[in-house]
Amino acid sequence: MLNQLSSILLEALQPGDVIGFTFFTGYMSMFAASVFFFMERSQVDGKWKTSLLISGLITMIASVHYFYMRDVWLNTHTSPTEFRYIDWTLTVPLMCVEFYLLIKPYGGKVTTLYKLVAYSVLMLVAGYIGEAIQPDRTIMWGFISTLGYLGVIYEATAGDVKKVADASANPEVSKAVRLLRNFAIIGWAIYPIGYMAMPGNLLAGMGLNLDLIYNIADAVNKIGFGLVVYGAAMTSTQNEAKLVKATTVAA
Ligand SMILES: *C/C=C(C)/C=C/C=C(C)/C=C/C1=C(C)CCCC1(C)C
Repeated sequence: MLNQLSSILLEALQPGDVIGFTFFTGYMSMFAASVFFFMERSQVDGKWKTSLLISGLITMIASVHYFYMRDVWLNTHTSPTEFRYIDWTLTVPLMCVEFYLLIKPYGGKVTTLYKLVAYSVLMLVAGYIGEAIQPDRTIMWGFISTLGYLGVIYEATAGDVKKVADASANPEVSKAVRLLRNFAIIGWAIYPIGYMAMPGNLLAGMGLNLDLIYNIADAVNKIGFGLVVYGAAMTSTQNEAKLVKATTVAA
């Protein structure tokens, strides 16, 4: 009786619902990644701890949103656009913070962070309007959104982020900035493909699904960003430990 009732109230995940599967794997993989980043904080040098905390917060915020998005998908089989954009509005600025934390010890300025956040807010607000408010103007809003996206790429490729990272004496920092930038150029470029699959946009009718593409992109980018920062933190911590050991032996 209770079982019957719950299967009427709550849709179950059906075989072959590939998009539904990715809502579950996204939820669980980002949950696991959060536990990993939070636990590994104790393994890295003090100055890296905030970066690892942010990595964990990014995947945790996303994981909680995926918990809700799963339900929306199962019950309605429509895009959970609102949860999606609330998630991005919180996590994308935190990804900008990751860039900032890397360059801060080497003279990175907080105005650089503000610029990155402003560009990403433009990208997300325009994207939301094009998806949820004026879907008849999806191409125009996608274009405006892309300007914000290009602003982030510019800062990381040629602007302040890149300049400070290159001038830093720490090869781990310039490497990490370069890898994060590559995620922004390649990994983030997956999102506009999903967006263009919307009705009336450039790739409509090609059999692509917006949610499937966004779900894959989220897991790749959010866990990937965190792992880049984790890798830089671990290598840098180990290098410094070796240096301390070498100087103690020499003395
Ligand atoms: C964790 C979430 C991330 C990294 C989300 C990134 C989202 C984008 C890079 C979205 C970009 C878009 C465009 C460049 C144009 C079309 C509209 C968007 C919002 C899908």
